[in-house]
Amino acid sequence: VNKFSIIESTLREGEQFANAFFDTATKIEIAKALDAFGVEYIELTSPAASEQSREDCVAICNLGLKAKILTHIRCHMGDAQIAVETGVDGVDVVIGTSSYLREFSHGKDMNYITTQAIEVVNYVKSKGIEVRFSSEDSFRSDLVDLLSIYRTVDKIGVNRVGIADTVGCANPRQVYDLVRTLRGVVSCDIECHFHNDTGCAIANAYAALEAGATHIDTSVLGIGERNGITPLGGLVARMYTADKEYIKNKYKLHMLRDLENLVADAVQVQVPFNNYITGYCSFTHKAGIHAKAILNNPSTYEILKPEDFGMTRYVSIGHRLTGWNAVKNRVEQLGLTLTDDQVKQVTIKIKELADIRPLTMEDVDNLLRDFHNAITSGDQ
Ligand code: HCA
Ligand code: CU
Repeated sequence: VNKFSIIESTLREGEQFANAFFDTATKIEIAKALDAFGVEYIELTSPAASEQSREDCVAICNLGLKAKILTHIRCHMGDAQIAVETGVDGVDVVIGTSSYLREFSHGKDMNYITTQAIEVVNYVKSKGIEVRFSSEDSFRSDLVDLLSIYRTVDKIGVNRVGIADTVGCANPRQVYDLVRTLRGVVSCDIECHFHNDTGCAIANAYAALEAGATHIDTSVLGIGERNGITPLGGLVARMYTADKEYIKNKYKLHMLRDLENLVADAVQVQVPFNNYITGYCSFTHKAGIHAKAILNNPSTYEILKPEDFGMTRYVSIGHRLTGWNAVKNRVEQLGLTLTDDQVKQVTIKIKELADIRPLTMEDVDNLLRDFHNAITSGDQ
């Protein structure tokens, strides 16, 4: 996969999440944490949305972060004028192009949209900052309309064009085809934005990169409108698997967990149990067969190295699927000495108990210690 940049939209798309209310201090904390993690861009809510949004945008621009700061506006001269005054490094411009949005949202035709796009793009460019032009609901827009407007803005020197799966309807093959086609039409960068209504947001981002996209929008934990967009951690997991060294050099991966906890707290949700990388069971191995192989060589059943993310592996042994190799490993960790036959015996005891009730790690440890004591005191 080619080089790419992350446009981190927790402070824009993420603010559209049902639970999100970010006060200034929280926005600044999140922006700093994203910057420390190493995302290339941080996208902020439109300064035209409210006076506080505008002030917060200025405050974040003044932090002097390494990441470039973008704001996100409607394709509208009034919004553009407010945006360029905030001190941002670039402006992401968007307008709805699907028949749904043209009919039920803004009510403008393609000629009007094109004229407006040219005016706004030229204006932002004249201020010497980056500008991206995107259609909204791109996958339900007319392909000829889309390509023609992208070609137009490419010719006048837009930095990026954007594709947005606003409703989460696209699948990876459709994404690949559209980005590939667009790649042949424009010479500027291509940014993609995927909603996750049908669980394709990470796969779609990957397909877009394979087809030549250069920028992917994410949010921490995927928060956004409805059920959100491509999650930062999930994209990182996918890209690490494709090119580990590139991702390890680009991002401070061990900061992911704190970043997610910060955002989870801010919007009052729990990190999902099955979250990519940081979910509480992401590195827990359970079945006896898995546990044995993991103890011999973690790569047997692990595609992500927990230590690269500051996480730890856990081998679960207190259940009926356990195996004696895993139990033996725990026996050694506890500093007990048992023969393999004795470990096999105690494994049978664990399975008998686990058939009756769930066991905690403590239960298992006590059982192992009692078994060991019984043997060394000669009762067995
Ligand atoms: C929306 C807008 C947007 C914009 C995406 C983008 C979308 O909230 O509807 O500008 O890249 O999903 O279309 O988030
Ligand atoms: Cu969106």
